[in-house]
Amino acid sequence: MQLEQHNIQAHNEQALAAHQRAFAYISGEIPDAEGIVARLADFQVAIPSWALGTGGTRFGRFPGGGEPRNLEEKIADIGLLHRLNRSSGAISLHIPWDIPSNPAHIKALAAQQELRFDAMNSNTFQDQPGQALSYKFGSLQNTDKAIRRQAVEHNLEVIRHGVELGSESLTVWLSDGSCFPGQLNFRQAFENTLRGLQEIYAALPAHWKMFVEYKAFEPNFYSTTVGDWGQSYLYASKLGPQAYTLVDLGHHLPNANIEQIVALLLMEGKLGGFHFNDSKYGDDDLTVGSIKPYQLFLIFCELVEGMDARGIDHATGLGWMIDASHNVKDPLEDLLQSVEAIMLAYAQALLVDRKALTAAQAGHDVAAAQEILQKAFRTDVRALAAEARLRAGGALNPLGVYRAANVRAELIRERGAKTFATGL
Ligand code: PSV
Ligand code: MN
Ligand code: MN
Repeated sequence: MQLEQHNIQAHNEQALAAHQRAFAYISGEIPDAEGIVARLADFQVAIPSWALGTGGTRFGRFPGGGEPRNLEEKIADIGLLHRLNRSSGAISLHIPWDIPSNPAHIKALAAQQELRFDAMNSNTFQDQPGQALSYKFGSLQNTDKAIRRQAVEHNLEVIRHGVELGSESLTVWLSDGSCFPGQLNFRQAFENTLRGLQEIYAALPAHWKMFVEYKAFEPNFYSTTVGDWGQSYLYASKLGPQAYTLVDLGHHLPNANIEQIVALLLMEGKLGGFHFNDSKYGDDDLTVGSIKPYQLFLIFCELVEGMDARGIDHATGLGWMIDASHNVKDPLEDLLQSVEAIMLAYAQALLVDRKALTAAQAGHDVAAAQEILQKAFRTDVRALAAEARLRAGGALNPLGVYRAANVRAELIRERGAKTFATGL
């Protein structure tokens, strides 16, 4: 699929005058528009290889066609997103779905698209064809030593693939847990899992990070062995300095105060990575910012405050990734919307008057504190994000260009109407 620079430029020219008016207006309203634009330009959000195909539910899947059929096409799709928004400059692979048969070739393709390899993801939640032992009752937690061994070996293989590609982190999400009371000895499950993670940790290259992702429930519905940030933090602390907790927005019990979790993990230097999505009930797949944009903003407020307090670089200090996968939308459109929502929440968080907020907090001026946050949240920062894209050679309106260029129709022509991207 060749969406060329001239498509973007032609579209930008049409939209330029209106954009310039909006950008001039916001620049006059806020103290440091230039500073925010620069930060937005630096901020890159990785796209997971499994978000490019139509997701499904256990009840069905309704593929939209033109989905990437292999890793090369996944890289092409993310390259296209990145050309449009200049903010999706990384890809996160999942093994074995994305085993690179020729790593040098894959690396070169990604470099052509200006993409780097973000965290590698292991998969011990599915049985693969030809796999010797089943993960039906868990992987690293399993009571069977041979199954635990198999899961450890798989993670070691994932690290090896990542090393070949130049990735620098491993995300371990385990579906381990139990569905019924009595099924599992919790302590034993934790200890088995810890021992397995320790073996994996020992194989990490010195400059790598390991992210321990937690999830409250699903596919297990009674207990999850890495079920919340406390458990993840326990593992990460016991493992050592290269291990961190990974927060996936959709992996909490309803109404959890995720911003507080983020603040405390950052305080402890144990927040490593972030998976963005949104949810209304118990899912982890809706478009970022589609349901609870205020929560997303509050999370970014804590991220910005906590990273600044610890001197962590916003763009590179943590692993930023989208983790959502859809049943009803064109996945590429959905990803453009998600990246945009992230940029807007980040820009709004950068707008918060920190000095005034600190003073309000010290003086117990609760109403003022709320006003300060909501003033930032209610500022229309879309022109700042658009300006950052424009300066980087991207589109003022990525979704508009995508639609005007009929990208999906062309992908269907190229790849077929009945495609099945490997993934969740
Ligand atoms: C399953 O919930 C999940 O969405 C996790 O969030 C992982 O990050 C992802 O799948 C890939 O393993
Ligand atoms: Mn996730
Ligand atoms: Mn998830």
